[in-house]
Amino acid sequence: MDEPPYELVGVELIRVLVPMKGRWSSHAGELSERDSLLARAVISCRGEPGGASEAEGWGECAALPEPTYNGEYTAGAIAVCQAHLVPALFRARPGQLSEVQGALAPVKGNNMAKACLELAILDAGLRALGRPIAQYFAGLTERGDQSRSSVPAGVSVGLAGSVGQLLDEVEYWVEAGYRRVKLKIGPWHDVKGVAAVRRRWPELVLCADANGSYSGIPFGQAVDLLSALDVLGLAYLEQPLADDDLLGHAELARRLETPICLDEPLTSLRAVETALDAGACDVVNVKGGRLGGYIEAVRVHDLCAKRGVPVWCGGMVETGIARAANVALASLPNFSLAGDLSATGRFFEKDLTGPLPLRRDGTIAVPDGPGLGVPVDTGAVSAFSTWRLWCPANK
Ligand code: OSB
Ligand code: MG
Repeated sequence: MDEPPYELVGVELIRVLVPMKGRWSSHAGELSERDSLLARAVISCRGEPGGASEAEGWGECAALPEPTYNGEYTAGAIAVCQAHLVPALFRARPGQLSEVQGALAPVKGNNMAKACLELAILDAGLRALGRPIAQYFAGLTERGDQSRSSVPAGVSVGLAGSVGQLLDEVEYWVEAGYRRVKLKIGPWHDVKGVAAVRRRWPELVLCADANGSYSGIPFGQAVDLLSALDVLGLAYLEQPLADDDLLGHAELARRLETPICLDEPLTSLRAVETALDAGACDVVNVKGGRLGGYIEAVRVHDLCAKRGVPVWCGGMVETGIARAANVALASLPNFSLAGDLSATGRFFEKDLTGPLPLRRDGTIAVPDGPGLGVPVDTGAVSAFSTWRLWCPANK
């Protein structure tokens, strides 16, 4: 895409503590408030007749407050942005949106922190250009895909205290219009709940996410427990074993009918390719944060499209900022399975953006305004902020 060059004026790092409607727990950690890092990028656009104009854009870091999903965590993401990633950006001075990743590449790992900065700059650049981010993603695809105007919504239900509570919660979401439900599972919160949900809603698109928790028991026992899930017609079983156990997942994929989906270990295009070559997954969970950026996520979409592998868009209990980016990403055509894309009201009473509501038909409209396409509520950001730091590019 032809874009006029831009110049980075500065980046503000903002830590927020957003109250949640309730506690949400999984084998990837427990949350009752969302302690997150946001980035606000300010750019000035050159190359336009009439001179420079400034624009700002927003990014959100998917890292959880504690390193229980992967090694990243909010305080660590702040430290690496402040000491390494933001200085790397200022040194490299990327003039094009697509160059941000390269500027951050010398820093290893810290994918969620990188994705947060990339998203802030993408949003700023696209707001300046008046282009929706969904259209930008579609323009990056190898086939020149069109983005869809709406995406099917899905909800991720945390570990419940009892089967009765689980049924009540699923009923609430099904009544609200969700057509796809993901249940968090683990060897100690096993089949009973999933079976009860399936019995009650035979037609529901149902899946289960173990966040690696079956790695805590012997492999044979994991196979036995998971075989009981295998008759429930799940759309896929997500991350039953440890992050680094590709061979174990490949073995499970051979033994089970249910498609295996990976999440945690898919940290780059190459990692996805390796997992597919190893036969370790049939379905791919795409998360811009975990992959180090949304541009990498588009590449993963393309790779999977070429290989006939269905993908879906994961979530990290994010506010409307990352949620808007996720909805835009999921508007690409190979996102053929409903993702963890729930309405803005799902986790938070008061969100940081304008609403992304669930529609009657179980879909969410893809924002079509410039950049993320939803207004960021700067009053809410200020009200929930616990720390902020402005980092100017020209000191
Ligand atoms: O494994 O997909 C996961 C949330 C936090 C950490 C890990 C995961 C999740 C979810 C997504 O399940 C919840 C959502 O944002 O809808
Ligand atoms: Mg997962």
